[in-house]
Amino acid sequence: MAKEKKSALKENKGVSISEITDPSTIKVLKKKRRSEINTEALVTSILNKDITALSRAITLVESKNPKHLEKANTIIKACLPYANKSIRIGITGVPGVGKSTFIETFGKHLTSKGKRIAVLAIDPSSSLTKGSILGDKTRMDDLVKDDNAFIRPSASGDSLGGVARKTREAIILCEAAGFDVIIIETVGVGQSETTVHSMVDFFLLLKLAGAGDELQGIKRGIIEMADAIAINKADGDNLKHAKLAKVEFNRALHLYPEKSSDWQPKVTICSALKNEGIDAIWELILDYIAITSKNNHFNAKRNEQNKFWLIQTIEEQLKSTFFNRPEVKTALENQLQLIKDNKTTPFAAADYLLSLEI
Ligand SMILES: Nc1nc2c(ncn2[C@@H]2O[C@H](COP(=O)(O)OP(=O)(O)O)[C@@H](O)[C@H]2O)c(=O)[nH]1
Ligand SMILES: [Mg+2]
Repeated sequence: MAKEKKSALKENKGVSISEITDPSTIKVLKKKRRSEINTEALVTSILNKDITALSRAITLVESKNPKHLEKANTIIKACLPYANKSIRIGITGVPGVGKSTFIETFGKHLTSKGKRIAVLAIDPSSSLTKGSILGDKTRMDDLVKDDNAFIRPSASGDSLGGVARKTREAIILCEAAGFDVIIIETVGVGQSETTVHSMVDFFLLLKLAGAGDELQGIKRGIIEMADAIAINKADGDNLKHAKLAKVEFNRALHLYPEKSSDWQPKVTICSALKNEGIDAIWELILDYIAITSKNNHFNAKRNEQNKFWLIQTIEEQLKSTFFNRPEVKTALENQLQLIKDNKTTPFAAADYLLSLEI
């Protein structure tokens, strides 16, 4: 390479002089620009069924950053008038029962009928398992690729209450983005079934046929919550067991008092793997919607659910505000000691603590 001659006439390459040259300041500015989210544009995109926008909005809902939450609230408010138009289905069952396989087959069935479906998950343990959906997304291979399906792993690392709130808000966003069917999956850790039940229109319990003691090992209350029980893996040698299990579950269901919805919970058998009995489950859900829409139970249930979440949220916030007050923390310790020393009772101590002025 020819050496450049030093000359007084040589002109150096120009540098544009910007007012801010400090690299760290530039970094901050760039970051800020990136995080400036135009909520109005995002809402418009969501209403135009833009999946990327939907994902971004859900990320905002899940964020712990107060600024993001503020934006999330604005977006949700704007989306609310367009929400409420889907069928919300909760799906639960023990690990290995075939939830992911079922959602894949069921989801494909729905998209083949021109429906758009969104799949969300509630899994309070997801920080460990990386989310029930994400963990076995491979089982939803086809659905993941389907343009009419949207799959979102559960929000992680939070309390069940926190996850529930985020999921409720994600439902609203998905509905605004025009999804007709929203599936909420849960593995049923702790109270998560009750949580899912309180945010869906239809609750489906997936079961396996066992050795005749079908009702053993089922959590109390689960059967009561179910609008349908589907005995999965009803294929091959398992088919006859599944049919027997169906009889037994039917008998058990009749022991429960009739529901206010006029809906008698149904028991059905299916094979998620072989795609058998899946269409029947969809028909059954449509029946349910028809009946409960007619007798207005559908709307009444949603109103009940809204009331439940309102009260629940207030309770949680009051509780955390109370317990996080420094003077309460100190007084609580003192009262605990007094209880230990037999100088007061838990009830008297509670009265005292609750009467503390800020
Ligand atoms: N034979 C049979 N196997 C199934 C069926 N559904 C799921 N499986 C298998 O059961 C295993 C667990 O399924 P998966 O969908 O991951 O269950 P999940 O843990 O409830 O999500 C996998 O090996 C599936 O291939 C079915 O209908 N019939
Ligand atoms: Mg799974």
